[in-house]
Amino acid sequence: MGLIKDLMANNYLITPSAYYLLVDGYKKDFTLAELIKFAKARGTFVIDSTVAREFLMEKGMAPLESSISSSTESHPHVEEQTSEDMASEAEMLVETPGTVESSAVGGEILELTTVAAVHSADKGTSISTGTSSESGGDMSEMSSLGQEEPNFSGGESYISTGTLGESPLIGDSESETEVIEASISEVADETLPVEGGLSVEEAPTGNDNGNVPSYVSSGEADNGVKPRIVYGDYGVPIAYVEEVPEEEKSYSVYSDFRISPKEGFYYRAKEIPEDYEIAFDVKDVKFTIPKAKDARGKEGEIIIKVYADYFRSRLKKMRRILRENPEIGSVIDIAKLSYVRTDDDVTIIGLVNSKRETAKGFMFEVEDNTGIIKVFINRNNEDSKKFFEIMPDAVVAFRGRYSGRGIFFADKIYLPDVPKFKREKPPLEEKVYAVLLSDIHVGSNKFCEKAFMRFLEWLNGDVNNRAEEELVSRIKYMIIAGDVVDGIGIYPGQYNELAIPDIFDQYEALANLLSNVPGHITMFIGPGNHDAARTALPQPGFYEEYARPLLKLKNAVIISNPAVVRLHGRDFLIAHGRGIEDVVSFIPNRTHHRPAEAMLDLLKLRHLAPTFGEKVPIAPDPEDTLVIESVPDLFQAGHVHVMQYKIYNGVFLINTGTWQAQTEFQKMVNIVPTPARVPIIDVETARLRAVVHFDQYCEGV
Ligand code: D5M
Ligand code: FE
Ligand code: ZN
Repeated sequence: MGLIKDLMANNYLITPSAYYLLVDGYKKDFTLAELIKFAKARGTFVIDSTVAREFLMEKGMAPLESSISSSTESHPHVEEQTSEDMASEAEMLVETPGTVESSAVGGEILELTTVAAVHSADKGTSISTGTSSESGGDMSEMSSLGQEEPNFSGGESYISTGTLGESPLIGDSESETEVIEASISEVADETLPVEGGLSVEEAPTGNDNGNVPSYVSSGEADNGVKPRIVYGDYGVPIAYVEEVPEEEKSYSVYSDFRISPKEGFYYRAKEIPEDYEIAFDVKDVKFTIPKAKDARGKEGEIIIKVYADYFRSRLKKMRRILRENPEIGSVIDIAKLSYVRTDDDVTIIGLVNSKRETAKGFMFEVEDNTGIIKVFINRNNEDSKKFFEIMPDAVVAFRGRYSGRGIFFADKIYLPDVPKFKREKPPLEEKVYAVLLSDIHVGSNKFCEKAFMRFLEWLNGDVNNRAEEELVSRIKYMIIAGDVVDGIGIYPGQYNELAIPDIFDQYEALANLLSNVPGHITMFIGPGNHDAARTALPQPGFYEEYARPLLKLKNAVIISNPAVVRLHGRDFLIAHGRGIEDVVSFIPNRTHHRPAEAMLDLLKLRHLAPTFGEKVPIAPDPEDTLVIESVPDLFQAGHVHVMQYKIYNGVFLINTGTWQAQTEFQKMVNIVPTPARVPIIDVETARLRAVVHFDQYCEGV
């Protein structure tokens, strides 16, 4: 087996650059056991080039190291250079506001035009500005326009523009969905530098495929580190290596970063009356916890009851949503199917326990409160395509006939979905904007601190032109959808990538930064999976003990994950977005790199994490608070670190990306983030007004 496989068999990961450093010497100059022992002593599960180099140094193989590193490591350097060039190009990019006339055509107007980039001599941020000109029913893909932009290499492409109005209309087969899509980042597979590194793994590097050596052997002390015998939990002696003295900590908690609004800068937003309401917060939901009937009630029974209640709640909420669809006629309980005539058309609503493809079509097992039934739909039926969109444990409706022999033959499938048309909301007196962020990851050594600081300066009026001035002046709200800090021990080897290795310090650092957000901007801040919060969804908030500095910020409102924030009467559904992971696993053609599509799948299923027991941990609360009960005007998520947006039936879906450059872990799993881009939302239309780029200040992009 090769080095990568051997390491993976032992739950260790290796970065491509470290792989190249080590591969030649593997099994010749050092054993797997030695390498793992070294990594273990360093407390890491990820062998990166620093670890590899230090290991080689310890083994006295330093000359080898320098020659290897100059030949192989030069590659990433070149790429970094390229992306720096790219950044400075991007710095020149300023997009002027487009056709500003608003789409007063009435009805269901989809507003979104991002104007093509124009180069200007201005320094600083680049903005893509969106205005409206598009009417419903047409579908345009901004991504195709994006390809007309210069295509930068270096793993990350700067593609953000395109004018919907200019694009050819493709609305035909897709018109049913009225999708306007704008893929901000076309992260092409071939731009992932890791691929090469990983594929090398396939090449045999050794000729024995023997056992993976045990790495707990304690005898090998020839690497200069003095082992000391300690005894493990079971009295077995284990090698204990003194901790390598910590390198000098270079982190700052940003307490010295203090800025205030630029003198004379005019904030229109200060004069606009605040109008927000937390329309939904998990903290406000009163759960009734089921109790055992008497002292003899066994624990297991309570657990079963809890799960049953959870799914009952989901079913009830979903039935209500599905029944709003006028196409769905009378609904019948599964248990009552045997009473209906075999030629009667009836509808059932149930949780999809499982599904599979058969020779002639698709078979589902569907459950409601009264029973379980098999549902079959023929492949020739148009609706059978929905098979692929239905995630396990989602609730859907089937219309068809009962055969009388245990199988329901469906000819229609209804996803809960959202109505095609949205009710118009009264216009606002004047423009007011909200900035949407997520995944700041303060504390990570990949946190784009310079970019974030520049963003804060920008909010304080340090703008480059009139267009930016108008934006900043009217920003009244900021929403942060989780992963506000990097946390501790979230993934193997994370410790090595922390600039602030303490969770208290991380929140303090974040609060120091956010204290520079002008006081008239209200910040809504919710947790994600990196935060000090309950891991299972829903997440009611942050653990106060850790996140205290954040809670103390005067203009911050802590929200749960998920939550609905109502801004001037517009509902913003905010979720961190872990459900996207399950969509990517279960729905064909979905990827982390196009998260808005996955968000749309969730919206159509009207649930933020439909599948139980897979990647996303879900708490079986007596009430299912992850159901998207009312149709939002805007749905924001983060988590996957890629910015993308889309419009569907009047709902604006946006994944707000991140402020963290690619981590070693993400390199291993091929995730290419799009950091430091700030979408600005026009609250009145709940649509994109502009995207402001700060990625040129983000190192490692
Ligand atoms: O998630 C950042 C990105 O990393 C997001 O796309 C999910 C992905 N991710 C997180 N954990 C894993 C594991 N264990 N395997 C594969 N992909 C993962 P964040 O929540 O910021 O870490
Ligand atoms: Fe994140
Ligand atoms: Zn996350």
